[in-house]
Amino acid sequence: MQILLAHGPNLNLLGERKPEIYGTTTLLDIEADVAAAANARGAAVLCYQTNHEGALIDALHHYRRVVDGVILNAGAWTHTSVALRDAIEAVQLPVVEVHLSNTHRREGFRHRSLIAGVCIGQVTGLGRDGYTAAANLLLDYLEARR
Ligand code: CA2
Repeated sequence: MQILLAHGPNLNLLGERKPEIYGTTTLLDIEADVAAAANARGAAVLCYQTNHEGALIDALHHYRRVVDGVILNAGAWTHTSVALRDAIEAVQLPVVEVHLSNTHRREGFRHRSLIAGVCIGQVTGLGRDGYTAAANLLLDYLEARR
């Protein structure tokens, strides 16, 4: 089993600014957490981050034949991108949507996710731990489907 951990815009800067919202964890820490959780269950993790919307869509197209499922923090594109929603639907991979912060406790424009309806579930507001939860949820889902 192989899963993709994908991050959208500005998340490469995690740990550098806004610790009151996103904590002090870096993207490398999160990638290591997910790899450890998945490896413990015999699964491998591929990691990807981009600040370019089309590149994320290209990556989903590419990885659709490589991985069994995706953990995705699409950052701000969560709230804006019909193209990303269409791509998730098109690739027919199970995707778990993750957010570090509780988007529902923040500005109104973060309350709506355009991708939630094409993901198998959403983990929001649990910080770094949300990713380990997402990895286990995705692997549970994939194992149950086998
Ligand atoms: O809570 C999350 O994980 C978000 O996906 C983060 C996005 C935001 O647009 C979503 O509404 C919720 C923003 C990521 C910005 O990352 C930064 C990292 C370091 C410093 C500043 C921003």
